[in-house]
Amino acid sequence: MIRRILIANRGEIAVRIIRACREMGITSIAVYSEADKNSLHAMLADECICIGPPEPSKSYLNIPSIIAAAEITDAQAIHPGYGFLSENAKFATICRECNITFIGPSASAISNSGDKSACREAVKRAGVPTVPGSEGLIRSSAEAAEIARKIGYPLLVKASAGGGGKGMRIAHNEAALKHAVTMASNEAESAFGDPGVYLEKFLEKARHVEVQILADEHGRIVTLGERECSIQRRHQKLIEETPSPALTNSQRSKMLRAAVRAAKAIKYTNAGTAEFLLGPDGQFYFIEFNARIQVEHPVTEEVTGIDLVREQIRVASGEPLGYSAVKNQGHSIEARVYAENPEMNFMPSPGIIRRCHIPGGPGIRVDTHLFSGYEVPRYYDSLMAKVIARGKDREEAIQRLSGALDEFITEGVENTARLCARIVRGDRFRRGDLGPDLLEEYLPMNTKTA
Ligand code: MV4
Repeated sequence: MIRRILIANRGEIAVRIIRACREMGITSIAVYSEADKNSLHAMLADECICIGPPEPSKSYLNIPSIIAAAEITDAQAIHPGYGFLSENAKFATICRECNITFIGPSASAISNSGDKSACREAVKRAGVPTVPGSEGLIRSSAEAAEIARKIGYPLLVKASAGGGGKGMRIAHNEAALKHAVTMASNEAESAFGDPGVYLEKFLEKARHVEVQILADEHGRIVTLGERECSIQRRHQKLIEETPSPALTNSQRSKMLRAAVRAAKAIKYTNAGTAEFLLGPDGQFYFIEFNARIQVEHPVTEEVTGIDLVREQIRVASGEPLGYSAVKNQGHSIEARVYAENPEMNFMPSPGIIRRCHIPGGPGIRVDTHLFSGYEVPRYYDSLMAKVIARGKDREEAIQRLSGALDEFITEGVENTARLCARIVRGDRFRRGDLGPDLLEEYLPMNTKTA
């Protein structure tokens, strides 16, 4: 069993992993950049070590620094959290070569999911519905135009090395398509060092529903229900919930089985998420597989009673999952509180939090690294907290969440809590009508996006 874990991350997820370690009697080791010297994760961990300057490329993304920190502190395993090095196959390989357990999937499973086009083909071959589109990468604008003539517009050009919406371009006609292919390919080359792009029909009214899975190293795969994440702005999720108000029980069981087939197709182990688009007609289509613990994992924990970070550590230690089915109970909704000003086009609002108030009460969980006096650094993602409500039903979860969001105070730093409160109290959210256009109704005129 693992006794010492180095956490290669920061912020609320680093704190979340420290807590899992503490419950399991594992020594937690934090790494921090110079900008995070006074951060909560560095304070709460059993041990901590500085890994470099504030810039992510020099600290949390710096593989030699992190491996050196693990060697110096005698860590047996590294938990990467989300973002940063979490889906970096090279990092997973280096960990293995240094005899450090990477708490996540194998390097090859990371590669299999990270190549979005190859993943889509592998999952399609396994009999899971995918969005109509190209077969593998497209080799030229002419080939793209030919596919477009068969499946029609609008189309999305997606970077194969992208994911989470990065490197995505929409095209409504042939002229726009040629331009989109060139632009997306160039963007992908400079952002990911890989120019590969593929095509999908753009499903304009689809909702984003994803399935959480856990897979052990002995061939067992368990599904833990779905999460609906349709309320997003520029691929930044604002509100997530489980169960999805859009799924019938029969659609749900089909989607959960599809997620297991997808995981098998890419030989996946550890915690992972299959992402689907759900059409207004109830049809669903696999789009990509996320090889990490996700920001929104707590809603799944709240309705299943399973600690996903603990399960990640157990699975990475080679332990079998001790169950084959999970019972989901009640409803859970998460709102993300970012240090951003919704009135100013979500401009980041870093700085010192002079005073803060973190909500609580029955059915409320807050995953955060905030405290009064903390300075939100300008170098990283602006997520400050996740407010997670649980209720016996959706109504109760909405009621608890909206009250908790009203309570959230960060003096000195703007936040997105009020915006989320208005959304969850709104008629459309209450009806469960979470189309991709919902958010627009709540944004000030100057921040509406096309
Ligand atoms: C799409 C799509 C429409 N059509 N793919 C969302 C997450 C990222 N992994 C890719 N995403 C999308 N892929 C096709 N073929 C729309 C989205 C999308 C989205 C979908 C539902 C609700 C909100 C969304 C926000 C951004 C992008």
